[in-house]
Amino acid sequence: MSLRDVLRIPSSELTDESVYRDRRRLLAALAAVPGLGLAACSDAAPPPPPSTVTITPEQARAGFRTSEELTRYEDVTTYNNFYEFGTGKSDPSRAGRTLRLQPWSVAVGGQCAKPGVMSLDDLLKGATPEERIYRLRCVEGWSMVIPWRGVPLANVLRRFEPNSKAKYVAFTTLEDHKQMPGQGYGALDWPYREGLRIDEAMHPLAFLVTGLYGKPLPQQNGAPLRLVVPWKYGFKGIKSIVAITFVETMPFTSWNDAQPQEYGFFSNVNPSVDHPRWSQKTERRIAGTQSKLFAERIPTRMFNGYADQVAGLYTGMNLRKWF
Ligand SMILES: Nc1nc2c(c(=O)[nH]1)N[C@H]1C(S)=C(S)[C@@H](COP(=O)(O)O)O[C@H]1N2
Ligand SMILES: [Mo]
Repeated sequence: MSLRDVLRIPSSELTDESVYRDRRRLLAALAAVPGLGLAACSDAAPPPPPSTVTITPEQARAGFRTSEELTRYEDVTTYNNFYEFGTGKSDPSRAGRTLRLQPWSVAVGGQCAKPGVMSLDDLLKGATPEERIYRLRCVEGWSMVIPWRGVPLANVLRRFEPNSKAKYVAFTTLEDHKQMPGQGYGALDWPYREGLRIDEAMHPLAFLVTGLYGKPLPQQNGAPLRLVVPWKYGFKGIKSIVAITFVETMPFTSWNDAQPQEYGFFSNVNPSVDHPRWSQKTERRIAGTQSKLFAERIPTRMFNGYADQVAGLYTGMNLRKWF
């Protein structure tokens, strides 16, 4: 039973801003009703991942690059979503300069044997940088092809020796209202947070990014450290990370918290599950010299074209329910 069913209000009304503002109070009130525990709602824990997911190194490598036309550097770095610097696409490239990149430290903790707070250099030491050319599909319906530089997330996470209670990994962006003026506005519950199931985090395609086009990552793209999960909508790729936490239960994620009917925890790219307010069947591909607003629309592919690599993570899962 979904929250909407419980409340018997049409989804059209649930998209109203004021309803979202009242959402926390609503949930608290519902939790207090005897016999109506939140486990009855769609917030209940999803099924655990299938236990035997294996892909061959060749399969994995096939996902590391694509021969599709690249998005130009100037477009990758001037058409951004980074609400900490404003909600307009060109805001982050102008306002992002106020973000100080040094010193930068990352706290890794939670369900693991070797937690710690360390500099970015220490976090990444021992991991060899690689280039990955990935498609990036924003939930808004546009996409890019970007040559990232970074390290596989799994290589970094393993060093902290997550234990058997580490079922999910939570990520947190810096919160500093001086450096990130957009945090003065209540667009999201700051700091921006994201999360992955542990098997998703350990997948060879999940990538911690420190650069693009062979250059250091610019602020607007999430410097000095951001996540890229190419088979999921772009908002899962949290920017300017300051904390990585191994947790036992599904973590808080910002867009899911803001609009749960519109943004699920998993948010795998899926052309057959529409956003409540628009279709996800096609995307505006921003590549080469195509105009950003009138770029050609191309079909969106299941898991953003990475089904060979990642479909096994979701065997037996209802991807409409766990969107
Ligand atoms: N902290 C933070 N991370 C974020 C966002 C944001 O607003 N804040 N926007 C997300 C969205 S919606 C997308 S599509 C990608 C965009 O990444 P890009 O600007 O490097 O293309 O970043 C994601 N990561
Ligand atoms: Mo996005």
